[in-house]
Amino acid sequence: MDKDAEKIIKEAQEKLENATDLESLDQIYIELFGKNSDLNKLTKKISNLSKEQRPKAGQAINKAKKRLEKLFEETKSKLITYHLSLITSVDVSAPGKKTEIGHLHLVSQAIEEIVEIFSKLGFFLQSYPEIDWDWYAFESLNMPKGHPARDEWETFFIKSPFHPKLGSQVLTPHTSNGQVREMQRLKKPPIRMINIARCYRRQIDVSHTPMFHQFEGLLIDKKVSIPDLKGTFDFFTANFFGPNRQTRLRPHHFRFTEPSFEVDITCDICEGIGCRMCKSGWLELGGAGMVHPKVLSAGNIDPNVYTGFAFGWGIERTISMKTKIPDIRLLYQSDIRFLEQF
Ligand code: FA5
Repeated sequence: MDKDAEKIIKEAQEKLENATDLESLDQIYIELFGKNSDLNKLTKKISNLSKEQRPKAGQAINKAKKRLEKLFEETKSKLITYHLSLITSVDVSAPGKKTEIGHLHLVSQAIEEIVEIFSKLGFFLQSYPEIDWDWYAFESLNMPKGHPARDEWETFFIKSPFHPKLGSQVLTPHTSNGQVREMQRLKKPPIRMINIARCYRRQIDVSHTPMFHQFEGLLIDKKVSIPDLKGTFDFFTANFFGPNRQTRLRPHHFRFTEPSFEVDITCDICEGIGCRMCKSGWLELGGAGMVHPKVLSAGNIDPNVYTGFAFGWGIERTISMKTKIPDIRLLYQSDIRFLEQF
């Protein structure tokens, strides 16, 4: 027994001397004291010895066990001290670590810039819900239930109690839900609102993301006309893109404006030749038009006295036309190599 115990201690010593980290020490602990350890096997052999031999053998094993425990604890504290010395030692000559300074995401930067440009024309920033009632997102905008104009825009409805007038709640597909809300808030024109919010749709490709941002402009006053709308766009595009970009108004149909347009800008990625993003050399940035009399009435504003224009532009596409981003999905991939370029 004595010889066996000695052998176990010798082998343990070698193992412990070779241990370089606390993780390997955990494994050695199992090997020394676990169920399948040599020490345990030796202990089991005691039952095969004669009554006279057993006490001596037991003592030898106990002694060996204590010795092993001591060796193990010594090795463990040596390793801990060594690792602590690595952590706490300071090399004063080592070059300092530069603190990384972040910056606003490109979309947030654009929002700041857009708000600033429109504030010069007297537009005030408002925020309206991005989960809103059906009535604000559709009905008040002259899109009754079941109307095909809703098809592209009926996105994600929320499980919420049904309101007898306002209907159910939906993730807003556009910022136009803010139009009647702003009329209700101010009660009386003049109204000059810019509403910026997240929007949601069932789309994804180079020029569409399921979540995106729009900025919605609404101006209502006496004698507002299409040249005011065009002048506002010209002011915005000159300030945001610089003086050399061209925009055009293309006739379109929205249920909540009459007449309605879509606003295109010359594509900066292909410089007007046509590419994956724009297809034709022009990229659609938003919709616009003169506020429909039914929408004014929904907001309790007399369409015989007041007129107004409204527009809703996509922020991601507007950014892509300024920074030549060929795929707006890049904006939401959180790739630092992309984001730190702006
Ligand atoms: C609208 O959303 C209308 N509410 C705009 C409007 C407001 C018209 C006020 C009249 C008066 P449209 O579905 O065309 O229109 O979207 C407007 C712009 O939002 C698009 O031109 C595009 O720039 C942006 N957009 C739309 N869907 C997406 C999408 N999935 N990803 C990124 N941008 C999008």
